[in-house]
Parts: sequence; C-alpha cells; structure tokens
Amino acid sequence: MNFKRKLLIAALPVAFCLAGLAQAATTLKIAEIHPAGYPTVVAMENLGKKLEEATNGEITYRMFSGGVLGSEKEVIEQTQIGAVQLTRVSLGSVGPVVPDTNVFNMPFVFRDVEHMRKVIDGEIGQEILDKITDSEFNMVGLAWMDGGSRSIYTKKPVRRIEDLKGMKIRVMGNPLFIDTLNAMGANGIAMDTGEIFSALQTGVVDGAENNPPTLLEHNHYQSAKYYTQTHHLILPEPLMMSKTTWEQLTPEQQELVKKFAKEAQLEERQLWDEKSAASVEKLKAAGVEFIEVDTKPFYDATAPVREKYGAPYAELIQRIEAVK
Ligand code: GTR
Repeated sequence: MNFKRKLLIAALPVAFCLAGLAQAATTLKIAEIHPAGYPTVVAMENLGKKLEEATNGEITYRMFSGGVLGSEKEVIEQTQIGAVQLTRVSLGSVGPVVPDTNVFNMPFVFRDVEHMRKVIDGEIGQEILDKITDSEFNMVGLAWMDGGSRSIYTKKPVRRIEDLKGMKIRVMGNPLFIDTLNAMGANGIAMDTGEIFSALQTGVVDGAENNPPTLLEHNHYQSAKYYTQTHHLILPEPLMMSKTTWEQLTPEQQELVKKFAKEAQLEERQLWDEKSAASVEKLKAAGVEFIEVDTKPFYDATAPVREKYGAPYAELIQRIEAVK
C-alpha cells in the first residue's frame, strides 16, 4: 500500500467523525415575510426553540423575518433548493408551484374561518399537505398556520360590488386571484407583498386585499382607509421544510419536527385570534372604516372562477362542503 493510501485510510475515522459533527449541527434558516412579533414568526421561533432543546442543540435555528430573504416566491425557490430550510408562506404563493393546492385558494370555498379550521385539522388538510410533499418540488408540507379571511381595502370606499369597477386591486401572483378580482369587476394586478406599500402610495394600485394584521403590520392602512368585508378568500398557510433538509434528519428528528409543527399550528391559531382582534381595534383607531357588505353579489360574481378552477376538484369540494 502506498503512503498516500495509508494516510487516507488513517484519516477516514476523522473524516467520518467530522461528517458526523456536520450532520449533528443542522441549522434551520427560517424565512418569513412578516415582521418580528407576528403570530407566524412567534410560532416558528417557538418551534425552533423546542427543537433545539429536544435535540440538545443538534438542530438549531435562525429566524429571518420581515422578508429579508426575499419575496414568498423567492423563498419558495430557495426552499426547493435547500438554501432556506423552513418557511411559512401563503398557499396563494404555493398554488402556481403545486397546482393541486389551489382547491383551498378558490374564492368562498370555505363557509367561514371555523369551517376552514375544521377542514385543515382533518384528513383533507393532511391530504393537501401530502400533495406538497409528494409533488416533485422538493418540499415537505408539515402543518398549517392561520391567516384568517381576506377582504378588500381601498383608497376610495367600496360599498357595493359596482364600486369596484375598474379599480386596480393588488393580488398575489396566482392567476386564480387575478381572475377572482376581475370577476368582481376590478382589475387584478399581481405583485409581491413588499411592493404594495409604495404601489398604494403612488397610485399604481387603488387597493389590495388581505387580513387585518397584514393591513396593519405592512402599513397599507396609511393609504387605504376603507376595508370592505368581503371575506372572499380564506387561505390557510402551509409550514414547509426543504426536502433536502428533511432527508438529512434522522427518523427521530423527523418525528420531532412533525410533532412540534403540529403544536405550532395550534399555538399560532391562538396568537392569530388575539392579533386579529387587536389589529381591528388599532386600524379603527387609526381611522380605517370597516364597511359591512352583503357578500352574496361577490359570491355570485365569482361563480365562473369556481367553475373554471374547481372542475378537477369536484369530489374534493363536495367533501370540503360536507365538513360541518
Ligand atoms: C398575508 C400572508 C402572507 C402574504 C401576504 C400577501 O396575509 O400571510 O404570506 O401572502 O398576505 O398577500 O402577499
């Protein structure tokens, strides 16, 4: 055996040991579009802390909130290649990547938030997470977070569906949402979350649609003072891990991730309810008018969207409706 080869063999245990160490210290880079203190951020930080503790530091985490790692679309791409290890995004952003998830992205597919929660807590919720995991997109769907319901906010009041005519309303980059706003008579315009604030200020758009915590925390209420209660979208938000990372974990570590992710689902829900109620109060105090509308005209106007996108999920939609 030549000297080099001997040296190599002698060095092998050291190399294995180093590889072992490298594997032992997995750091989860967690990306979030929302700022520090937001329910989803807090729930993921607590998940990270639990993992650190339960694995004696074999798994650690670093939270990158406030969109510092990019838009949701960019974060999904980074998760797919394993540059981001864990993230929570809107299902709206996942739809264009894993089309099977779009069933939950359809307007008025859930009766209300309670209905959505029952569905995601049950077998259908798990099935849609599995669609993410089983797709070719290298992500693992772990749990759901709550984003309440989305309504339309504008710079000029919308008191009837007719008032929306021709208004440019920002939506997430998913054709389903453009069609939804167009069906209501508006002009759906797709852009990233981080662009909305200045688009509203400069008049590139006349409004957007989202839940009260986002309207507040992303400062959109500074330009959009009218919040029309359409509740047209109720989007659960998946917590996803990069499959590249997932496959590097031991089976025991995977079990811990699953367990704590499910706990995060319930923890975030409670934080969400508190945050939503507090946001409504703050928005009202800041002069935002909450406009109650009859939602039926919005429901009726979007029937063609449900028809167009719902066809492949006809059976699933019946099962969703059957959840009481
Ligand atoms: C929020 C959601 C974010 C993001 C944002 C948006 O409600 O939590 O993930 O999707 O809406 O509309 O861009």
